[in-house]
Amino acid sequence: MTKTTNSALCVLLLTLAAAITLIFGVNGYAYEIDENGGEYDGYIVKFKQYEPDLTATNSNSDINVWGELVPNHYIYTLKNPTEEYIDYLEASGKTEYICKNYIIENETPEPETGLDAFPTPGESATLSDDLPEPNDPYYASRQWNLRMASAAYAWTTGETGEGVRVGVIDSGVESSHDDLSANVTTGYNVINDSYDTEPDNNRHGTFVSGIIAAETNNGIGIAGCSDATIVPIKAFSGSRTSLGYITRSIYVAVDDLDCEVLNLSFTIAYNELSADQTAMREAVDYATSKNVICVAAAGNQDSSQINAPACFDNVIGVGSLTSSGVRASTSNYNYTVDVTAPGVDVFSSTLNNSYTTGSGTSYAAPHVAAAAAIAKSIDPYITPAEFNLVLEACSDDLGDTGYDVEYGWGCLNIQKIIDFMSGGEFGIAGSSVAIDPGTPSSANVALTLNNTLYKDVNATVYLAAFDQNGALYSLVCDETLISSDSETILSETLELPDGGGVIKAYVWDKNQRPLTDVYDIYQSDGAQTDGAQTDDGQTDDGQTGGSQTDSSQTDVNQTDNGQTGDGQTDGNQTDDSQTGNSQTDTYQTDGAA
Ligand SMILES: [Ca+2]
Ligand SMILES: [Ca+2]
Ligand SMILES: [Ca+2]
Repeated sequence: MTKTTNSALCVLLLTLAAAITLIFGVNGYAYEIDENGGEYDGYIVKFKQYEPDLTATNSNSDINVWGELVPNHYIYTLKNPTEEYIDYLEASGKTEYICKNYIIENETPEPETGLDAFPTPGESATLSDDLPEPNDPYYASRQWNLRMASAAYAWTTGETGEGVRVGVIDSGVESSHDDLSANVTTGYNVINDSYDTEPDNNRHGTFVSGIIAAETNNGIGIAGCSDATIVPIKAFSGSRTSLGYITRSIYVAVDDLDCEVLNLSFTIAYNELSADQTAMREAVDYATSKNVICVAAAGNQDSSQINAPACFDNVIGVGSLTSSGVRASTSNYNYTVDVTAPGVDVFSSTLNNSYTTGSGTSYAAPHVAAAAAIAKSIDPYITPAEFNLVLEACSDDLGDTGYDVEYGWGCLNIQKIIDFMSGGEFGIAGSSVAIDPGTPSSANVALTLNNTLYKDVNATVYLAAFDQNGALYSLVCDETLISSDSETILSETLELPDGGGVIKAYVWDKNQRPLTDVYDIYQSDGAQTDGAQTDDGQTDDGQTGGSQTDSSQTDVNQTDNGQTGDGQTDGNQTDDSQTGNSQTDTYQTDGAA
């Protein structure tokens, strides 16, 4: 391309920009249209490392203008790039991705109907869940959705998700609303880089937030599905945003706002444009890697259209139900639907301290986000994949038997989730240790692992021996599938330091997050390692040797270190030989010897 042509192109672009700006009026930049009809506003570029020379803003021109999007992850916006510059970047080997910064348009919300114009409740109000009713005045007449999801069980059990931080990436939230103020905290505005997430100039974010965590039993308005903390992240101006703002919102939510759950009530078609959604997909993957549960709307096209972010791995996609428990006529049906929740004529908070009705998968998703907050409050370490398994186990099947694309695993049931998660156990049920004396000695450790909480879980179990000074002496590691329907026994041998030591077990998930507390298996003191206990005394049931006198045992810390009785009772510690009561519930006596 010659210089002359370039200049002509610039003039053309600037003219076009001026024309389109009249239409959209945002930042003076044009939204361009790609070959598939998608609108985009420049590019998102992620570098492999910090590239100050490349990303310095070109202040002398309106072309190749860089902006910081998520600088600590080396992600930038690039506006008005020349084709040559994009080619140059792609060839440089320095970028992880370059994708178009597509515009995202939320579903146009229904006009506010005002208190006098509420639709009649109809049969929806007759839904009953036999749970105590809170005193919020619209609960009985309007909130069929909470009864369908058995949400009131949260308040009767106290498992309300209180304090769990749910990021609402949306249009902002009216935090002064009487039914929201108690549960809304400071968030962030990624559009203008401020903490000012108001006004919600659309009402979408305020409506979503009321479903998640309107204040329950305060005698005002509506009840919420949870008592979580809403963290508003304003990414939408009116009903529009961009992939860049969403990408930025997700990183900010995870890195700066400590969100544990994200509600993503927006969609963008995932088909021909898929290659260019890398920025949002990587952001969601990042959130997932930090154990943040992402919940997204499946979309309202009444079709099998696949939408992002619901289609991304580990995102919980949510379809919409009517009060009769059938798929909403607009709710998309495809593999991205993991679960369904109420989403037609849902009643929630809106602007000006008021309430209204709304419909769409945008309003089904927040029911599930609230359930995720409750799950997080019961088990802070639950992973997005595990939460998906909980939904599979606990949802009320609808449509064809088992999973189907219209209903996913079925209708969200918060009561079942709470019962399932509170009643189960996941972790180490017990342990046994056999010591082979020597210098150093070795310990044969058998751990009994149980899992009644989730489906089968892949875990990494570490056994670590520390010396008397607390220094790591030996370590073994084993990856295992912890079955949900039978006990798993894990056996390992590790070396023990001369002079005694401590053995601890650690159970981590595949992301190296702990699944259980650190488990104390064994502790010896040096006094018992000096050979006073002969080989004979070390045989399996042979703790009977008189060599273990009372006094030698009593100085060991014999308290129960959280080790459940079961694993400790395999007969090693017979009554007679070990006269001290202190011997009865731990291992820490003879094993050392
Ligand atoms: Ca209320
Ligand atoms: Ca999914
Ligand atoms: Ca089904």
